[in-house]
Amino acid sequence: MATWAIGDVHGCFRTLEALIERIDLDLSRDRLWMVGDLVNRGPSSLEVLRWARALGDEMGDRFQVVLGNHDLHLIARQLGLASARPRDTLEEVLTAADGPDLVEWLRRRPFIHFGGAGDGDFVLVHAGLLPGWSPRDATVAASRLERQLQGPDPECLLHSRSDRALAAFTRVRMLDPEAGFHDYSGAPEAAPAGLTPWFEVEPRGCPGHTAVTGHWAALGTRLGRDLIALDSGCVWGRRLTAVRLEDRRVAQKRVADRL
Ligand SMILES: [Mn+2]
Repeated sequence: MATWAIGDVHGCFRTLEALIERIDLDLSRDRLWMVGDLVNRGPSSLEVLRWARALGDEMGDRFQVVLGNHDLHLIARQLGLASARPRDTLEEVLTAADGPDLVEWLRRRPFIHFGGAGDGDFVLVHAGLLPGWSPRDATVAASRLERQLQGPDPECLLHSRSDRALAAFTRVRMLDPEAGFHDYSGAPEAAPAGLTPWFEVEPRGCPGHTAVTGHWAALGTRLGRDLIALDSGCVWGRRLTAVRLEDRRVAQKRVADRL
């Protein structure tokens, strides 16, 4: 039994198929964790969503997807709570006969997932964690957001950038000296003075757990002591990455989708 984690797919279905084939995923035994941002920017979000829901039906709890900012944007578009952004590639989902069902499936995904693999304890989130969060703090925050997202009035959640927990799960990259969120999205080494990657601000959230994340293409694939970052910029013409959590074996595919 292996536990594979895969980075930000962003609708790059051809590349995803090739990567799944390369890691030789055993659907009857292995676990597969996706860091979120399944959709948008790339060409085949609809196929990725159909694949994900079918795999969830087949693998049950061994398949996990956490929500990213682009997944939330799709939900907001479907609900009429957001308008199109210039680089959106969501029309195919929004006009498909099964689009509403697929987006409802996405809407029921969590913001965080915990699990053990090999000797390690892992926490899966799209972007990051707030400094100082215990595993319980993070779980409580995620549960509140999930209830809100799945409830009758998700509007404030889907419009807001001011909810710190939501921003941590779905958007965080660097924090300023007051632990405020900064929009800088480049490589941490080239960042303006005073900004620190969220995972280097002490005490890091969920101590004792290796964070498995995506969202930060300029950070790229990084395997740190307590961080596995997986956004290797597939939708930017680079690669899609999978890591086997038990032994940190890395598998990658160069993008095969037409971007
Ligand atoms: Mn993202």
